[in-house]
Amino acid sequence: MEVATEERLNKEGRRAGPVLAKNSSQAIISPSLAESRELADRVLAGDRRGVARLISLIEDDSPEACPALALLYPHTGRAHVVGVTGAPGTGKSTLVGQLARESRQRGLTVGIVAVDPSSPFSGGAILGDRIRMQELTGDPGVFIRSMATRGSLGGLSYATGDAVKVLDAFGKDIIYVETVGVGQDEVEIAATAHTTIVVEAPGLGDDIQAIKAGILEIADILVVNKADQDGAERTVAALQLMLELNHQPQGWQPPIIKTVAVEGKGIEALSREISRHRDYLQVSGRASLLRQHLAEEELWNIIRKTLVARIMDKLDRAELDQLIRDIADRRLDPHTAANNLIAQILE
Ligand SMILES: Nc1nc2c(ncn2[C@@H]2O[C@H](COP(=O)(O)OP(=O)(O)OP(=O)(O)O)[C@@H](O)[C@H]2O)c(=O)[nH]1
Ligand SMILES: [Mg+2]
Repeated sequence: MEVATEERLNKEGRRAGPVLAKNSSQAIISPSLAESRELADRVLAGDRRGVARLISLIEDDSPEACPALALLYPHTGRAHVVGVTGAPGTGKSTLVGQLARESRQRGLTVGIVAVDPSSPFSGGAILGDRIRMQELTGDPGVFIRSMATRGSLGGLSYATGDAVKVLDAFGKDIIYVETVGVGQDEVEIAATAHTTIVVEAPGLGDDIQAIKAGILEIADILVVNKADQDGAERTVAALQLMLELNHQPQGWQPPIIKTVAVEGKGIEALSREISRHRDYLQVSGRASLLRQHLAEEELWNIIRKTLVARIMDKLDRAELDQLIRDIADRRLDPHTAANNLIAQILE
């Protein structure tokens, strides 16, 4: 049955479905534990190539990734993770580039993870202009990585979360994670980040209806970027109104910051708000609650992933196809089918 899963993976590629099955079920009996240990040691010793290699293994759902991550885990939990999300083209990469520069000026080391970037990282445009990009890539205090995770079974937060942990163990003080806010992804990024920044731009969200209500649940800081363009004030006013309608009498009040990322305007203020939010998390005791919340989310993610992987391992394709036909033709209901499969695994 294992063979059937392998075949399917080979035929349909890693985006087809039970991608992460390989990882979870084989990691335990991986013969390459020595390689995992060596990789973890390289990351802890500050070896950039080791970091790049491990993140690639995470992306590929390789069996060596899990044991290496397990070894690194005690060395994680120090970095401040800042999620930057928003609609395509709002200026997230430019902002992250500027924030990274600002962090470096304050003596912090920086990790950047861009998830499913629509523009390639090497293209220059990804972090605003080419010169600033080179300034960052040539700096040993900065580690930049783009990742493709869409379609993987565990969703966005799973692989991204692991890449963030690698950079955390690597010793980066602050890690920026850029994701395009489409549907579920922005919610998922909030499950990885300590501080979530939602980026809007004029024109995209002038209308209060056009600004998704969901962003208020995840936004610790709202940014209206491209404040040099017409309509910025309208966007600010629309966000303000939404905040007022959803006013929480206690706790953190998400500020709205106007920026012109291409000119570096508003970056200092934004940076200050990130620090202020970090302090708030510490002082209010929310940091430890957040840690527990993120740990629980992650645990369930892994359980879900592992269970699905184990079910996939047990099934062969013909059996699965028959089951699906039975459900489609109304010979069997999907609840009973799923419960039977789960019962077999948990026996
Ligand atoms: N006028 C103006 N343009 C900006 C500003 N910030 C970014 N841009 C431009 O907007 C375009 C998109 O910027 P990016 O930083 O790539 O935006 P993004 O949100 O990362 O885009 P995706 O990753 O493709 O979703 C680029 O041409 C930037 O130069 C700004 O403050 N004002
Ligand atoms: Mg971008």
